[in-house]
Amino acid sequence: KQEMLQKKNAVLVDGVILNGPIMDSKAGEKFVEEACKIIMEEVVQKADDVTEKVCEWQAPEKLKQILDLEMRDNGECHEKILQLCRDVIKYSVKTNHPRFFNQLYAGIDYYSLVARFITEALNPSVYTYEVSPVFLLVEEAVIKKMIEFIGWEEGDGIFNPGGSISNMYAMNLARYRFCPEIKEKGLSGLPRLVLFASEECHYSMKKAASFLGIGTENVYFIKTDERGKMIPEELEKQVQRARKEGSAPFLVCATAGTTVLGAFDPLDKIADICEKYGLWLHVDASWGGSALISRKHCRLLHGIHRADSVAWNPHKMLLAGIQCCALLVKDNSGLLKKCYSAEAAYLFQQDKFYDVSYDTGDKSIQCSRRPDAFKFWLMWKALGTTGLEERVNRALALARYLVEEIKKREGFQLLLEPEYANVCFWYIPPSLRKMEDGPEFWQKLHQVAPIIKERMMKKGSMMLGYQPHWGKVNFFRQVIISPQVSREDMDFLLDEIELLAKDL
Ligand code: ABU
Repeated sequence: KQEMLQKKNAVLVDGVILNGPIMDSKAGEKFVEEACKIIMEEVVQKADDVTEKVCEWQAPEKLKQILDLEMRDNGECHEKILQLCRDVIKYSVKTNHPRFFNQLYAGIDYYSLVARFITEALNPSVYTYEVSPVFLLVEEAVIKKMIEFIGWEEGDGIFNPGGSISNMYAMNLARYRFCPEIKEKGLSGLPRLVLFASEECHYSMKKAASFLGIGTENVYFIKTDERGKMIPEELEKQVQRARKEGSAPFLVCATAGTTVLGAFDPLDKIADICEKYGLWLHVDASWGGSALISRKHCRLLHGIHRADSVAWNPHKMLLAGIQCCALLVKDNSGLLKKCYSAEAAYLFQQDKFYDVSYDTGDKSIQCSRRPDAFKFWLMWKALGTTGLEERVNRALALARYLVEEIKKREGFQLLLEPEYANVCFWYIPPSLRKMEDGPEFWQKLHQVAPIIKERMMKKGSMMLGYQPHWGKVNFFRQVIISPQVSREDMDFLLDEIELLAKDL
C-alpha cells in the first residue's frame, strides 16, 4: 500500500487504492499449477488403481475436525490451502474407482473431464450467443444428435441441472400445452389435473407434482409387473377412473430404466393409450436413454419416437460428468420457449447485431446455466458413436457375466433377471442358509446388507448400494457403468461380500 501511495498517480476512493489490480496473478497461476498437479496425481492417475481405497470413511464429527472447516478473518497461505485440497481429495469418495458401484454414475472419462476443466476455467453462462457463442452452438449440435437417436425428425431441447429438473420441465410443458393460459393466469380456475407414472418411477415425479402445485395425490401410480414394468391395461383403467372422477388427465410419465430394478416400461403400448386419450407422453430415460446409442440394446426403448418429451442423462451410463442432463421435446414450433420465456430486456434484446434466435437461454427456467452439453460433445467427438456404443455394450455384457456368476455361487440369490445394468441380489450368509423360509428368515436377511455395507465402507474396498423395495427386504443393487471395470472386479465383488460376511 505504501509503495502504491508513493506513486504519483495513486487514486484513493474511501481510503481504497484503485490503481492496478489487487490480485497477484503470478501467485494465482502458480497455485493453479500446483493444484492441477495434485489433481493429476491424486485423482486422475489413481482412477484405475484397484489397490487404492474407494473411500476413506470418517464419522461426520471426526471429519469436521480433520478438515478444519472454519472460515477465518485472515486468509491462509497457499501451502495450507494445497494441503486442504489434498485432504478434500483423500476423504472424498472416489466415484471414478473401478470398484465404485453405488450409484447410477461411475468412472472417469478423460475427454469430458478436460471439457469440465475448460468450462470451469472459462466460466461461461449459456444464455446468449454474445457470451457463449461456442457453447450454444455445441448445445444445439448435441440436442440435434440426441433427437436423431430418439427417432424424431425434428425437435427442441435444453440441458438442465439434473434429470429431476428435466422431468419437472416436461410436466410443466405438458400442463402448458393442456392449458396455455396457466402461464399468465396461474392455477386458479384449473380443473383437477392428474398425471400417471408407474409405481417404480423416479421420486422426482412426486417432487415435481408438489412443486408445480399439481399435488402428489394427483399422481396416479400405475401397477407394475414382476419385472418392474408399467402394466398398460392398469394405466388405461386409471385414465378412465380419472375421467369418471371428473378430473383432467393430461400426462403419462413412462420410465426407461427404473432407478432400482433398471426396468423399461412398454413404450409402444403406453403411446397407444396416450394417443387414444390425448395425453402427453413423457419418457424419463435419464438412466436408460443411453441404450439408444447401442444397436444391440436400443430395442429396450422401442416406441420412444412416439413420446412428446424425453429426459436423458449422458452423465450416467455414458460418463459425461455430473451434471449432463437433457430434456428433449418433439415439438418444434417453439413450445418450450413459449412456455418458459420471460423476455428479459437486459439479456434478450431483439435489436442485437446478430441472429437472436441463437440466444436460446429464455427456453430455460434458469438464468445462469452451465455449458453441460460441451463435455458430452467433446467426449462424443473423441470416441465417436461407436466408442459410446462400445461402452454401453460392455457394461451390459459385464452385468450378464455378474448374473451368471451369482447363479453359480452358494449364498447369492438373484432378485430378477436384469434388463439393463442394475443387478439386484441378496447375499444369504452361512448362518441363514439352513433356515426355513419364513418371516424370521426375511427379517434376519433384511439386516445383512447394511452390515456388509458398513464393513466395506470402513475397509474402503468397494461401494455398492442396498435398499428394501416394495415389500422385498434389503438387497444389493450393483450398477455397472465404467469402462475401467473388468471381469476381475465382478469376481472381486462377490469374493469380497463373502469375505466381509463370513461370520454372519
Ligand atoms: N437419479 C437417481 C440416482 C440415484 C441413484 O444413483 O440410485
